[in-house]
Amino acid sequence: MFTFPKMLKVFRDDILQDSFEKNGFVVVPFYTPEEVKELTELYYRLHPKDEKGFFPSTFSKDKNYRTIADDEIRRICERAMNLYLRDYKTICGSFIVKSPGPESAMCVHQDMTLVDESKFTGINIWVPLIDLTKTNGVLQALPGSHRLYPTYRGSTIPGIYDEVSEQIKPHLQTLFLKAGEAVFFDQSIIHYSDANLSNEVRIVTNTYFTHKDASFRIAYWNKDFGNKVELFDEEDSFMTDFEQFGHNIHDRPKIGKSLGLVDYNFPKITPEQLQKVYGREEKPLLKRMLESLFK
Ligand SMILES: O=C(O)CCC(=O)C(=O)O
Repeated sequence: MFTFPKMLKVFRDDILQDSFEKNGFVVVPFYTPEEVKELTELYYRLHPKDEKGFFPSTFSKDKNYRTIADDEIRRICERAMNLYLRDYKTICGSFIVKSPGPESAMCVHQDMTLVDESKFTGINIWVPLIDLTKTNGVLQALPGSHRLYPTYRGSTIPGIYDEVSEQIKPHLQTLFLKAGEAVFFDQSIIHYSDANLSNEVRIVTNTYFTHKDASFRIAYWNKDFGNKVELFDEEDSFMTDFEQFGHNIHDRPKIGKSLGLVDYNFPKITPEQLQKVYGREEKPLLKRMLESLFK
């Protein structure tokens, strides 16, 4: 198994870089009000009629929608990305939409492996186009959880959090972003978002980027592999080319070049470890109650 590398710098500002490395995320102002308006209009112009629940544009079967969303979000993001970042390459822009309803919840998870994490870090810039509240699908993240274990992640690979998903929730930090504010988060951070129970569709843009020299890498497992996972090299266009998101995501990837099997011991977070690293539940719970009083 690989060990965590010293992260290659991508933030221009050292304080942001250090905070990102320590916590696995940072929050910064990102879109102007005009950009928020332009992106909201773009979404309503493009979006397929049948969207329900949790619906990222990368899951859409409509390649035209995926591609236009990707091109336009990248274009509009560029100004703010250049303000904060250096030595990066943008991989994909997408909308992540939560229509009102209980089925729009997203479980506790880490995002799939997309780069070779023995050298590089994959980062999402997640920006809501409306103010977030405790009822409209606010994002929550477990600070520092990107450094609990080096992992290979994919829809068929058991997660490190599988046995403590519910116990993790009181320790999550709730990110009450305003429209146009961004959280930059390491893809391997443990995160969660509850259902959108408001009356309004929650639209987010998510722009995925990494260090300019990073190679694209995904992982796949099935039970015949035992304690090994199969790695695949992918093109940088993987996120828009991959047709399996949201459909046959549990099948072996149909694109990319197999690099063969590598050892993986499927680490697990235990309740004791959670308590040791994040403290007893009472403190985060109190914090959550205070947060909800002021929101
Ligand atoms: O948009 C959200 O609410 C959650 C997004 C998320 O967790 C993801 O895409 O991995």
